[in-house]
Amino acid sequence: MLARHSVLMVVVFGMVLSGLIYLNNIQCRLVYKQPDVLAGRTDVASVSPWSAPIIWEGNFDSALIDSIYKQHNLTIATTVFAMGKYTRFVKDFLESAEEHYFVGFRVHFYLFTDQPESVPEVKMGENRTLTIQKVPVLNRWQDISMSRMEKLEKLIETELASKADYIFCLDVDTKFYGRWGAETLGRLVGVIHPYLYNVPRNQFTYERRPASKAYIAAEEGDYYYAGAAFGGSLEDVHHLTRTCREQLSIDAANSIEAVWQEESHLNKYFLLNKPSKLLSPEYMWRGISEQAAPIKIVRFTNVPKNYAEIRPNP
Ligand code: 48C
Repeated sequence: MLARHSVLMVVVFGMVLSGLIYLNNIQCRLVYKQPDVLAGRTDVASVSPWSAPIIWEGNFDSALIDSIYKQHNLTIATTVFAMGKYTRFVKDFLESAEEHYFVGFRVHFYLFTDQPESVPEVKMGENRTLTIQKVPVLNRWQDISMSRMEKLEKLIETELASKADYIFCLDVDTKFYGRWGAETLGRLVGVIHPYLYNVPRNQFTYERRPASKAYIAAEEGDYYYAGAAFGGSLEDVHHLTRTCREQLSIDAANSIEAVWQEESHLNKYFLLNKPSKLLSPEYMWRGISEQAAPIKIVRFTNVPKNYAEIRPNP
């Protein structure tokens, strides 16, 4: 009698256990297309010469990427600056980000502005917050643009250390039209410029005067990176912003301003410190109605505007 009882117990226990394993397997199942070793996009390069991936539509599976990164409970800090008349871009930037930018992830936006009172009310989704920091306006747009490096350096030091895993620093005169998600996360991330992805490097608009710290010779360079978007781990972006801030101030002391301000210094930095991941121009495109063969999806664009009207100086 006792023996039969024990056998029954063992059988029942076994059934429960295998049921749990079965259930667990079901929960862990993730069905997606089998990776192909031999096929992939052939019209674009998907890897840099230093083996960093270049992210293009068709080269990643967004559901798979999300399932990997969601497990890590990440926070992505994202900064924008809106000074002077650029406050008019904040609403579209934030609203379109709510629709397309790291949807389902914890995102903390930091907005630097001289007019906190004119920041519109934007309904933020769950786990998404906006912090506004008041900063004094500068007279020249070039100074506004360049001063971002120092502000970012300080923000990382004073605010972000234990509050975020990654940071992206974006222009505000922009709008999202398609997914920008966890496929963009990496240690050090640069975006290939939408107008210079297919020209020889001697035609890149690098700083060409040796007197500037941003100088790059005609026969040097990898890609031309956009100053409108960069990011990565806090540590790497801190090093980037600190270095660019230092190089900018050496240039200022020598009365030289690089041809594209902090974008020129960013390009010098990326030449010496290779990004671990590159984003294709899908991630900073010319405009929503602009077309080019390799661009299968427009994710993020510059917003058309009249620079003469919107900038504080020529
Ligand atoms: O917030 C301003 N106000 C200005 O008057 C000039 C620049 N800026 C910030 O700097 C914005 O965040 C801009 O996005 C960024 C510099 N980038 C540009 O103006 C262009 N996309 C060229």
